[in-house]
Amino acid sequence: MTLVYVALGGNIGDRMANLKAAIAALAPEVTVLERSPVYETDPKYVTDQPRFLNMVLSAETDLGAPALLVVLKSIEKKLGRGPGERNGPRPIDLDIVFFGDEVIDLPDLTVPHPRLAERAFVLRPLADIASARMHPVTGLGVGEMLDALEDDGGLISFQT
Ligand code: PH2
Ligand code: MG
Ligand code: MG
Repeated sequence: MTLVYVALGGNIGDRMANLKAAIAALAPEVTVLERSPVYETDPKYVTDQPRFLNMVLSAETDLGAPALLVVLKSIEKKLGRGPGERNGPRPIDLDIVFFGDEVIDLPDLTVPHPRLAERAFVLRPLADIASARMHPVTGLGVGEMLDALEDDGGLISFQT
């Protein structure tokens, strides 16, 4: 079993329903342990698009990281995600943030997530459930990475 952290986000359609449907679809391969609160966040990189809902969950799985990625991509597709513009609008995005303490550098999978340290929309909910967890490469804690951010991501708590 590996302890994994998955970041969820979406800004198209019924955003809350999409988060819930994605979480429900993780079983049975992935067992959810903890869910962060949900935040509404400013769109980052491509700013001219609707605001996102973002959250993070911890989970256990017997899958390897590439097989977990296949499961996540199939859930995205099932919930209506097409190819689409990079960083553009999507019904749901499921990203592997941490996979145990593994450091993975494959053509289509980099873990820990390569842009984690610049993303309040991931670090804030991650800190809510795993503030002391350490980045296996930089040695920085999640809370430390969050404190170091200049851009607060315009986060507001979203009533669920
Ligand atoms: N995802 C992106 C790009 N920008 N901005 C917010 N607020 N939330 C996201 O989940 C997000 C984003 C690429 O995956
Ligand atoms: Mg993403
Ligand atoms: Mg993604």
